[in-house]
Amino acid sequence: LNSLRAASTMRVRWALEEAGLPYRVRTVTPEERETAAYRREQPFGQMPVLHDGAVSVFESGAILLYLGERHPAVLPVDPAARTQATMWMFAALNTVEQHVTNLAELLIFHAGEAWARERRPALEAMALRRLGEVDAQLEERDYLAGPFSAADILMTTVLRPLDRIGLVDGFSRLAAYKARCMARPAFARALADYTAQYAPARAA
Ligand SMILES: N[C@@H](CCC(=O)N[C@@H](CS)C(=O)NCC(=O)O)C(=O)O
Repeated sequence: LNSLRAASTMRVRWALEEAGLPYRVRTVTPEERETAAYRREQPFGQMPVLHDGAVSVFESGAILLYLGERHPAVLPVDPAARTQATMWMFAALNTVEQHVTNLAELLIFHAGEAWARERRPALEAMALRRLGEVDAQLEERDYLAGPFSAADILMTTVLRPLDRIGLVDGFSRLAAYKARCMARPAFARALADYTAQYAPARAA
């Protein structure tokens, strides 16, 4: 459940850690998400929102683009390389994420329901198809678009909700790629920070 809920906020922490930028995390209560003030920051009442001086950015993909335009550790400076990375950012968010999310939500929130048992094979087939297609792309490269970039942050966090069912493990290149991305010190720092933030709530 956490990997599903935390996917979007983890992306931003991870990118900030890759860029070596200091940041503060502010949590938003469910009540605050409904306020007019918060809806001006995030029209859907979701997290994350990035504040950088007078700039406020919502949607995790847009936040990574914003950071990437300023920090080469997040997106390459060369225009052609940046286009490649941007392409894969959209592929992760638009072409892969929906299928992962549909399947993960079914398994997490509707596991025991009769309709879910009927729906599962089709959703699983679609998710597997996408995983196979990304796996095939990784035959001759360590990362999706040249050096590690926001594209890999997005693809890795898109895949994480499947951890509990081990679906990615069936694809050796994809599994190795995901492990390679998650072995980065910046990911470890982001995860440690996230875990520390929520530890008091879990213990309570
Ligand atoms: N497309 C959005 C999705 C954001 C999202 O799902 N955020 C989660 C937390 S990581 C959330 O706010 N969930 C509660 C909700 O959707 O109401 C993004 O990438 O920023």
